[in-house]
Amino acid sequence: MAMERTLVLVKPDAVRRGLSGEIIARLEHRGLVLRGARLVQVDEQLADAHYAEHRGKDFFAGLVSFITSGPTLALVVEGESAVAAVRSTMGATDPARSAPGTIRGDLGLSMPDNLVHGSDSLESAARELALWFPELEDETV
Ligand code: IDP
Ligand code: MG
Repeated sequence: MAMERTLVLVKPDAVRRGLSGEIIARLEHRGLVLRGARLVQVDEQLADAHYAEHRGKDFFAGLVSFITSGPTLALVVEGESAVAAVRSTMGATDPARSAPGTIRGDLGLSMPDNLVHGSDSLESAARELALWFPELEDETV
């Protein structure tokens, strides 16, 4: 077990629906701690960089248009095994197939508007945190 930092995004659908507090509460109740927060109007450049691994896929244009459709709440989340803990708290990518008890399984039913993003590995977390919170780059966990 190791202390980790990961990036969580409360996506525009969740901010629009007033679910930011609910999502933060679920993470905090799990024992995860907020180390940074910022409301960001994502532009195409940040959307493209963040979702670089999905360039060329059929849903990419829709994904970029969704993530730039309104403010996104970006969070630095810290805790023991935070990467995996966030991912299991979020649930599977497709909310229609996410388990009840998870954020996506309880609060959503469609894609790409699946409420949250969580980095999928420590390497992704480092890359994504540098994109969204460049001022934290020199800090160690
Ligand atoms: P993840 O967010 O669970 O890591 P990824 O496969 O990395 O899932 O996909 C990134 C995001 O792209 C998803 O969270 C969702 O918003 C969107 N997405 C993924 N697959 C599809 C799809 O088949 N149709 C529409 N949107 C999708
Ligand atoms: Mg992903």
